[in-house]
Amino acid sequence: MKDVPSEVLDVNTRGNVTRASRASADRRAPPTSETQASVGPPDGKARRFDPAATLPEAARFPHRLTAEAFYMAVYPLMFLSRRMEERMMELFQKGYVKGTVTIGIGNEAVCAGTALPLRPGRDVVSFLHRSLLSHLLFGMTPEQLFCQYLANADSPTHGREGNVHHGQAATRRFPMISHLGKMLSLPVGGTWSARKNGEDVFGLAVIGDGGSSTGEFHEALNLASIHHVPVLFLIENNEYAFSTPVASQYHCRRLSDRAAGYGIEGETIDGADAWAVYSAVCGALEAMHAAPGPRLLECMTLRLYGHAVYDKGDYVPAEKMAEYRRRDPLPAARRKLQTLCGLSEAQIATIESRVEEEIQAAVNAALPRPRPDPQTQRWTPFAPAAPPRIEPFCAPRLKNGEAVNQALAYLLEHNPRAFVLGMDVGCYGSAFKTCKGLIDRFGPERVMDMPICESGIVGFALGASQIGGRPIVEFQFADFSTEAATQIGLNAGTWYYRSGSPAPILLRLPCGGGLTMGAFHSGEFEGLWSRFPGLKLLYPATAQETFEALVAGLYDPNPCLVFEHKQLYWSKSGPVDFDGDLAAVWRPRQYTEGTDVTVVAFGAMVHEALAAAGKSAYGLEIWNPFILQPLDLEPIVQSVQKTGRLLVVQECGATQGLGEMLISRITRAAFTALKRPPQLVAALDVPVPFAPELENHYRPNAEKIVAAIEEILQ
Ligand SMILES: Cc1ncc(C[n+]2csc(CCOP(=O)(O)OP(=O)(O)O)c2C)c(N)n1
Ligand SMILES: [Mg+2]
Repeated sequence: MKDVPSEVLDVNTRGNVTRASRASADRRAPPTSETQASVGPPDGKARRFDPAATLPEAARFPHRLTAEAFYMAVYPLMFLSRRMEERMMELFQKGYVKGTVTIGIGNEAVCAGTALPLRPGRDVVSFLHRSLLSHLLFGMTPEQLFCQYLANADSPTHGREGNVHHGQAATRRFPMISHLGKMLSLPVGGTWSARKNGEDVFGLAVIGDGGSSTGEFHEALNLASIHHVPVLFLIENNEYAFSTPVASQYHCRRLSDRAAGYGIEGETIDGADAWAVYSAVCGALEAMHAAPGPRLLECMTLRLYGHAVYDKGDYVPAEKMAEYRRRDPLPAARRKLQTLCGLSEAQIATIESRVEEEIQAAVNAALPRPRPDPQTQRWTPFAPAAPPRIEPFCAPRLKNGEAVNQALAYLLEHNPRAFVLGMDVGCYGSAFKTCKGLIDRFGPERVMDMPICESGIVGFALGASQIGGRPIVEFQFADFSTEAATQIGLNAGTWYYRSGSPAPILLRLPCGGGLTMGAFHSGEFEGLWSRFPGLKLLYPATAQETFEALVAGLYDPNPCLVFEHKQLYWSKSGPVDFDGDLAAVWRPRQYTEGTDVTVVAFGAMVHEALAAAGKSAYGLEIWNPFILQPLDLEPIVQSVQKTGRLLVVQECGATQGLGEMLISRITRAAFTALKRPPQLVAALDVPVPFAPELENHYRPNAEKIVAAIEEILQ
């Protein structure tokens, strides 16, 4: 037998973890929430095999293993991954594992070569659905993985997610969502944020040949390239996306050829050769260390099964499958143990049987774990907020748009990790000038002009928020937030629920009509975004509320969307007197007192309601819920109990907004007090029309509100 590091042999041939110092990243992670706490038996006695802890320090960047040491280190892990996935499939067939199992069998060399040199807990990664081994190399234990697939109470997501949808944001292993491509921009933002903090780290973003067709693939690579973020974009090209062969996926010769389009280096290698992958990844890391910027590495890998456990993969031609079997990376690595490392068959068999024992122990430990108990679940998508008391702010009179500008300046001044990003927010000061002068005061690193890629921007912001950044994203118009529907609604919105880590990002949406801008520049979208759990929505109407909404949104640990009505930017002004009590911001606002009708409105409609109050003979009590999600309607319900009448006013069409929902909820709570059926004043149910005559007819206004009040009080 050749001379190999004794610690490797100790671990791999006897199956014992001999170096406690190399604890896994997961266990080193600060337990920031219940989800972050590592999975462990209540009595602490059950065995916890920690494969990452078996790895020699010399495997990780900036070191490089010799080929012998590399194979000694990774073969047992490749074998572990292979056998674990076979057990997963078995558990699926027996009904223990729900959902599905996407199988990484055939892809182990890519995972081994890629995840090995990176540094768990330090480098920022997002793995894919064939990355089981990468998770093991980043500190997950087999037991945790089995728990995740079994979706039991002790799984990393506590059964809130299943199968491949897991990770640990606190240790920078971002939890994936299904939507292919959407994870790619997160390591870009995360790595950028860590490096802004002075950390010398890399990012890894993994995608398949199919996923490389998504728009976010382009957005993420472009963003990383523009901002010189050292993220390794790794394409696992297994020649199929489910059943779709690459010929139907792209028309270039190699996917790595696309690198030229981003002004970066790209390379295609044999992904079945673990050593080739490791060497290429080490080389890429060294190059990115010397000259920060992204790189594209395409690994020609293979899929030895169908897309997932239910798919026979019979669309793969028999000759191709035979070729895949010949290229199978596991037997190839096993042969290296003999030819390169000089291990005997008996020694390899000993390693393998130890691994089998560990798998059996992990299955035995995971299977009897309790099922999630609905009674003890955390049934909220929101991270708990503890709003601090912050420095007060006062201004005698500000226009609403100026209040935005002052709030942003305040936030940038008081939060060194806060930064503004969006289109034309820099020198131009943003489309509505709400960012005017910020770049001069805080510099281009904190007031960042971004390319036109709303989805990538939100993904970037979400990634940055996980590594200390406090992003403030400006959409040029609220209408363009639909470009980022998945990132906002499904990634950021579900982040805390899935991962247990907060997702503090502030999104600013200049919205609303009245400016003759038509259907693509006049929408509000509070109705749309209220349909996604986990998002907080704030809709101010006055300068004071505008300042408070932005400040409260930044200090909240959840994704917060602030709707800024564009028409009010210049047309409304008022004093701002913020006493620093953030907790007090999160409440509905009352503008007038009256005993005849309770009027509920938000944004520009508050001012229409106030104008209506001046024209109406009746006493209107005007309220703005202000926080449109999560709703606190109690004070408004009390008002309706007093007036016995309810009118809700919304700027958008009846089917698009929150009005019907507000009426439903308030009615249910104040049913017996109601003297008349509640009414809704809404726009017509069409896209916002362009010509002023049409838009005026379409939009609610004071006259329509007065008429509705007359009707209610008849
Ligand atoms: C945006 C999006 N559309 C559709 C799907 C459904 N889907 C899941 S995996 C998959 C194929 C992915 O192929 P590829 O990116 O090549 O990765 P592979 O499965 O081959 O590893 C599809 C279409 C998805 N997850 N995301
Ligand atoms: Mg594929």
